[in-house]
Amino acid sequence: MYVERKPSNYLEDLRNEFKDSFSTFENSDEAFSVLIEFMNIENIYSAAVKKISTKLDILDDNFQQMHKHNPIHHLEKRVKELGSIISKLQRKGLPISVESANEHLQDIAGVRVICNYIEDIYAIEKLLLKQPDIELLKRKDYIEYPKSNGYRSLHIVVSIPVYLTEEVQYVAVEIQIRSIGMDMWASLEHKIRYKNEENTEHYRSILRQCATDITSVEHKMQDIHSEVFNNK
Ligand code: 0O2
Repeated sequence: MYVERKPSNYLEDLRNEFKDSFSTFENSDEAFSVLIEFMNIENIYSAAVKKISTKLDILDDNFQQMHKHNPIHHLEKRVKELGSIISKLQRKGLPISVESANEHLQDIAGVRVICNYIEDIYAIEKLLLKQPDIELLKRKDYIEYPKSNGYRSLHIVVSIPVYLTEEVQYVAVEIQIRSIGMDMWASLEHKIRYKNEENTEHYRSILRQCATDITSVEHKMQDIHSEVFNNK
């Protein structure tokens, strides 16, 4: 099952998001051409997201045939919205251009893989990275080494070729692989952080405890699943 978050192409939103960056350009013509360039690269990142999602879909189906188990619960995919790309470049003090975004941002194309069990996360990573057209660029294992706030997830950034009419482009895709419990935790923590700032401190320790509890429950569920199904 896919959940696809499409970038908003509502022109008024784009104009407002881009407005704050206008001062960095010589004139509005230059700003306009940069805006058009950004809209053009969306297709390439979108193609990369499609390729990775299809690979994951195929792996999930084949895993089911071989092991009678679907490791993937569902997939979420998105291309980062133009406003978020511009804000991230500004935050990092980088030039606002397509070249700069291509060079410095590795999460314009993003796929989130929500797995049923912890072991499924590493199984999916291994199967994906075995494929010869995929190159691993970066790996962060926040499951083995959780963040101090309790955040857990496996992040890999891969490069994948996208075949266009006249060239091949190698595109970076950020893949976050996590369990249902880790995803539930991350969604709530994200909402609290961005929507309810004054209470963030209050909820911080509760969230840390929740992360510990979820980890413990997930390990127990994994053990039951392995005992019942792997030993048969
Ligand atoms: P969004 O809207 O989720 O895409 P970067 O920050 O990308 O320059 P870094 O430091 O390698 O580089 O990033 P990292 O640690 O791999 O994390 C990137 C993404 O992981 C974040 O994207 C979040 O989606 C998720 N993430 C990381 N830490 C946390 C956390 O503590 N809580 C939650 N809920 N999510 C987290 P962005 O950029 O925030 O944006």
